[in-house]
Amino acid sequence: MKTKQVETISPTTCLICETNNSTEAVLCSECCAPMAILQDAIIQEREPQIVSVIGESNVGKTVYLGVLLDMLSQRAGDFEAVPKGAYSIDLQQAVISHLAHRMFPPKTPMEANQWYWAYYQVRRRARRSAWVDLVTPDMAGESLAAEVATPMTFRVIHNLLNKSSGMLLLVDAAMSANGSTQPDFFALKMLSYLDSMYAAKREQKIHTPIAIVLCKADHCPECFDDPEEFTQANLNRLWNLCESRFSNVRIFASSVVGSLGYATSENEEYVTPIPLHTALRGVLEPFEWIIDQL
Ligand SMILES: Nc1nc2c(ncn2[C@@H]2O[C@H](COP(=O)(O)OP(=O)(O)OP(=O)(O)O)[C@@H](O)[C@H]2O)c(=O)[nH]1
Ligand SMILES: [Mg+2]
Ligand SMILES: [Zn+2]
Repeated sequence: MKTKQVETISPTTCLICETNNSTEAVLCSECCAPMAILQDAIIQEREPQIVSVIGESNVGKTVYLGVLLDMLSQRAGDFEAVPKGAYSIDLQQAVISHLAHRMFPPKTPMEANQWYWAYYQVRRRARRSAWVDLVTPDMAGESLAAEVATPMTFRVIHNLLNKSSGMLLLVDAAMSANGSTQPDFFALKMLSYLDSMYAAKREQKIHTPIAIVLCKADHCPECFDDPEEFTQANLNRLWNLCESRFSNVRIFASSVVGSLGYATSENEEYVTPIPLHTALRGVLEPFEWIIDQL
């Protein structure tokens, strides 16, 4: 376990980007991370591990992360999770209350100062394992895409990914199953971005654990039977890059909804999906695997 003492860090130095902030700052002036994370980390005397949820816009990051945090705080899978600071509960609350009203949460804004951040202490109860301090921001897919297209334009994303101890890469399995190459290309770009960011030497593979999560698998249940076979067949470019450059990758299938309805209104042209009931499948497993790798 890579835990490091943080006593040496000043209470105004941002944990994510190391910028010095004024003592009154609520958000870091450079990367918009809540300064409360830093105060909470200092109290714990451990440097938190950042786990990032990445993927294209509309892939389901906000829904996945909100549901996952909620499962953790309900002690799913023998996890014990303690939110550090009320700000950590906002994302989970927003997602759960939307789903309870049969709505999906809104799209995450591109501006980093409007993202939700969560800081949880997590451990397995039965094993009495050590606490892991987890920090996860809910990033916007469009900001990720902008950073991947032109590296260093979204410094906050660069810093976050650079400091992440583990990542969950969400991929839209439903789109791939329908024959779209878009999810494969986006995931390929994302991983090649990580590859050039991490790789010191070309021959060395990247060891950071990356869980590939095939989302919306309710549309293509064959994902659950064999997520690797699905990836090899439908996301072949991604599969090949993983094999060549990443040494610690696992593929999972996941779905949040049991059944969907579709609604339109008189004055709107588009169709809105309505989550009729939630049925969580494969949400905890990728996270469990990441925790075991840290
Ligand atoms: N069928 C199905 N649809 C889902 C599921 N999860 C999310 N969706 C759909 O995906 C849409 C986008 O989900 P979000 O979580 O907002 O996506 P996001 O990745 O956060 O997108 P950005 O905030 O733009 O980056 C939702 O509005 C739903 O329509 C799922 O498990 N099954
Ligand atoms: Mg979002
Ligand atoms: Zn910062």
